[in-house]
Amino acid sequence: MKLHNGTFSPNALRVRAVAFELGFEPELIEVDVMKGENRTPEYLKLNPNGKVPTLVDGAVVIWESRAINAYLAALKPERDLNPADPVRRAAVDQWQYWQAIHLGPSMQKIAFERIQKKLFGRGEPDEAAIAGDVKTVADLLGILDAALAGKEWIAGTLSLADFGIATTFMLRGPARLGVEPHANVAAWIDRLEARPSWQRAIAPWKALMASRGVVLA
Ligand SMILES: N[C@@H](CCC(=O)N[C@@H](CS)C(=O)NCC(=O)O)C(=O)O
Repeated sequence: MKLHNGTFSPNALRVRAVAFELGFEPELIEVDVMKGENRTPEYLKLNPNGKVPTLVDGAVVIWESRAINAYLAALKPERDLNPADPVRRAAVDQWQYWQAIHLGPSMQKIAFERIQKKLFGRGEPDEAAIAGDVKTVADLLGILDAALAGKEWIAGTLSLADFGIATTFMLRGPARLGVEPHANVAAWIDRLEARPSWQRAIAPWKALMASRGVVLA
């Protein structure tokens, strides 16, 4: 099993974490998008979007991080990360779509403006450009916080939804994403990040951030 990976990428992190959680040891092939390695004819044959991650498992090629994770979870049904029961599966899907369509894009815009813009030499942060996203994230974190009340994991038991939601929290400290007032969210993300699978998956990204002078705490 080969994972075309990007150390900087939250979408690739989501897959590495789930792969390690399930006990898979995919060969990690780094695709350096800054050098255009995601645009070579060979890579575009695997993933016509020219994005990471892409999983290759024998003749099976899958792109889109959540689809890859669903495939990996289906190979280890006994781990129950993507439950077969329709009601439990619906909860996992619900939170994954919510992250992909609502929370993730707004959080990503804030993190870009406040942290990544400067790192990529794209100029100074513009707070006015993200005022709407700051409000959206505050509202959505309120929803997540209420849903996590009395629960360890968002869909009841540990699932793809927890890994799916967690990735855009990577820069919550320096990007000031406003997690602190939401005690259930703060406890949940700490719980998820304490898992050995997550710590192993995120270690290369943390090293990359440290080398660029980004303080994560
Ligand atoms: N929806 C896709 C998003 C993949 C994606 O946007 N990957 C980014 C890195 S986080 C990428 O490869 N960007 C390179 C580019 O667009 O040139 C997924 O979840 O896998």
